[in-house]
Amino acid sequence: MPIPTMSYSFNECEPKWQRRWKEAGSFKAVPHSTPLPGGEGKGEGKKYYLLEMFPYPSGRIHMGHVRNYTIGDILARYRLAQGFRVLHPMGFDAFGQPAENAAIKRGVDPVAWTLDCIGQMQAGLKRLGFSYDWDREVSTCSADYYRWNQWIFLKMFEKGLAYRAGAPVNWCPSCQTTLANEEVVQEGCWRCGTAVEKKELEQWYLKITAYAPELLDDLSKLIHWPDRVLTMQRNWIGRSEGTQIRFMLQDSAKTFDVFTTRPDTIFGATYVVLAPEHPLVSELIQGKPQEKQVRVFIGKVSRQSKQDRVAEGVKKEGIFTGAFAVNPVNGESVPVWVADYVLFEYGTGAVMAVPTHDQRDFLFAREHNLPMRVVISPPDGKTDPDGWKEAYEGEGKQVNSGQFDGMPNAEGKKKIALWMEEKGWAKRTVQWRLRDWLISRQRYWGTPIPVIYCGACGVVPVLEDQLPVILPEKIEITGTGGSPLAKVKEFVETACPKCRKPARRETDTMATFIDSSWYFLRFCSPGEQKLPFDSAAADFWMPVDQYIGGIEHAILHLLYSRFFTKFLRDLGLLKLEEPFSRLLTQGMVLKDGEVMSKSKGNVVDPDGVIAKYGADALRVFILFAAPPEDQLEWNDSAIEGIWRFLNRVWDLAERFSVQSLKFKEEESESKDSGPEHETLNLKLETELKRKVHAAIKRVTEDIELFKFNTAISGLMELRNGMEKGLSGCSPAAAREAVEALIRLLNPFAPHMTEELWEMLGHKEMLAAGPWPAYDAGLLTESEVTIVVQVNGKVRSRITVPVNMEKEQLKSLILADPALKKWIDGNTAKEWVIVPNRVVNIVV
Ligand code: ANZ
Ligand code: ZN
Repeated sequence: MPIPTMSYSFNECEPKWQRRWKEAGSFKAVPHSTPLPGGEGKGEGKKYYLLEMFPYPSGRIHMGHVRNYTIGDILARYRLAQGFRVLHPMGFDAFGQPAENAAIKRGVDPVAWTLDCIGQMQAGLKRLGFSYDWDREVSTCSADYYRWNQWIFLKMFEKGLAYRAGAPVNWCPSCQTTLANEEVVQEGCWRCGTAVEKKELEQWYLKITAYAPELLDDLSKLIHWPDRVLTMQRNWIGRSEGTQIRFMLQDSAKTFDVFTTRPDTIFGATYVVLAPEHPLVSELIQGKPQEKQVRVFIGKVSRQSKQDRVAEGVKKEGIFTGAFAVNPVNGESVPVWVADYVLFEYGTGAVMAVPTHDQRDFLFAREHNLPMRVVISPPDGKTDPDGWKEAYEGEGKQVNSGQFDGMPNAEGKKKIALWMEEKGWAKRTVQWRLRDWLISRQRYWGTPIPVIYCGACGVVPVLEDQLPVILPEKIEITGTGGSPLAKVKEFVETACPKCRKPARRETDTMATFIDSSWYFLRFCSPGEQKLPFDSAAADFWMPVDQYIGGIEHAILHLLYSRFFTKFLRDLGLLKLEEPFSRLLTQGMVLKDGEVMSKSKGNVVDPDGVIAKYGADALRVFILFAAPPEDQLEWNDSAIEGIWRFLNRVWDLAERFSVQSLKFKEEESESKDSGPEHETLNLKLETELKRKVHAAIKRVTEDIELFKFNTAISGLMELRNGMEKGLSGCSPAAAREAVEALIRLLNPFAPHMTEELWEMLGHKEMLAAGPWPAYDAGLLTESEVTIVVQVNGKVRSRITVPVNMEKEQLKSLILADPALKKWIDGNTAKEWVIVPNRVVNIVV
């Protein structure tokens, strides 16, 4: 389809307004310390912190960014127009793997690469006219920023919340380097294909588990977060109440504990399973015929990812250790197995298996011919498991459970747990799924961990006044031979802060999720030199009133940000419990039904679209195509439609501005227009006013509810309605209508509307507001159509002014020719009148 001839030239108009906004400082956040008079419009100078998740600068911006940031921009501009004091910052999450990989693959300098990408992204964002306060831009790879990562780390270390422990990492023996999980491709190294091993390394952890109860409880305060995000967080934290039961080994004084949420099934535990990493396993198999095979099995499991081990539908593997344990409640001897589906990190790393009432155990038991016993009777009463196709996980009565038989299992759960506790076999406990946060990366492009290792003093934190520990530049990055920093002599060799003797620096860097765990605080006072942020500024701006980003960050990023917020509060820097009041997770952008991505080769480049239709059209399209939380399918012809809509708005406003000039001239020449003409105008005008005020109401409410797509349809309807109405109305009424349309459209298509606003003779920019208000009194329709029934049957419809007098209405009805046939000759015995809706005549 050919592009319609252009009425307005976005090529001139868009850069022009971007320049004007910049010159006027339209989007500069008013600093928290500036008192505002207040009392101006709805916002009255109240603060509004709008934040979109900042991007990783990997090159040019893509449609996902355009969507996320357009949604944010609508809300920021809308609140600004309403008189809020808006903080709408942008920055770059600039540390991370892509820069390092570019260095490894192509020898590019990560610093230069990153800065180049930031430049490109910035240009892209500016082309879209987003209302950022660019003076507050933050890049996490600058020492000004990451020194505070180091400072926060030191504070955590001081409080015992940063600690070192051994952890297995993916290790490529040929490249001599650790690999992230994503870099392990089919159990091999992504670069050379060598089989990846697990290697035990000393790593740094942050003790997020210390905050687990609060992180869980405070989810209930986040009433404006999407339910599914809350559920994901809740599951990730994973609080589980259960019972720890002690089993004795047969022929040994050793014991081990299992963790179960189903103590009611203990009489049905027919075998036990240890995680392959469980320390007891080695002892159990020592010298047994199974020893060799079990060790081979353990080696194999250690190369599997955790997700694979627990994934549903994947066959669970295991092996008998040759040992037996004793079920404390009935003295039964049960075989001890090891299996991949039991994780060492969870609970006690050991489970009692109840194949009749746990599906995983059921499949495993069938596979390995292990015994089963039903202890909760299913609804059909079949307590012989032979014919069972699956485990029965529902409720029922206890059977084969000694003195507890006949009891509903819900009661059995409590009674059996209590009884076992009294006997000293068990204790009730709470387990958490959440683990401490492993932050060490054997990587270059990140924040150096500020720690020094001294032969005499051990692990010594860098002194606060020695921060930042600067990440050295222009170093060789090969991707092989361990941590890149370990090879930089000038970096590694230092003096111990305590004894001044030669010592070595930590050469690992921090996981980049640290960077994004507090950037929203830095935006409150980006120039702060003494602390990560100025508490007064944070007290004023925080919490973020509206946070917008991808669902892919529903767990880790949000959880880490909540953790940091709580920690910084405990340090006394914040008075805040939760960082983000409201959260909106936008959907993916698709092309031909698939997620738009470089690897799929289905990317639509925003710059190309902007070159063809302008930024305003792209912005409106992206909001119109789908509600923000839904997936959005890219559609070439739909953007054409938006383009035409914008042009029609342009034409209408342009015609009006020419006409109104002409009218002014005529007005000064002759002043009379007949009384008939005036009544006609009045009716048209009332209708136009009603449409305008209804649109203001609708668009305002829709924006509040993030229903941007319907807000835009409302604007389309309004424009169509004006097409007919404008010419018959007074210039004042026409102007009110045209200006309302422009104002309402402004957050969506800011450049074009500013241009039109100027064309209509305004000196103030639209960006400065105010947001139009509606007059509720004008909203009701002036006429209604009333259904007329005779003896309960619909016989006619008449259109009359709203709230017409009853007597007047009756005489109008009696004069209706369509009703003659039904009421002629009869007298109306009774009138039933439902005002403005129905009239029933009984004859
Ligand atoms: C016996 C049993 C019988 C279980 C039954 C369930 C149903 P949540 O709710 O997630 O806490 N489990 C315990 N530790 C485990 C580990 N390290 N790896 C894998 N599975 C483990 O789940 C607790 C249940 O998960 C526990 O209750 C245990 O199986 C298993 F009819 O014990 B149950
Ligand atoms: Zn020392």
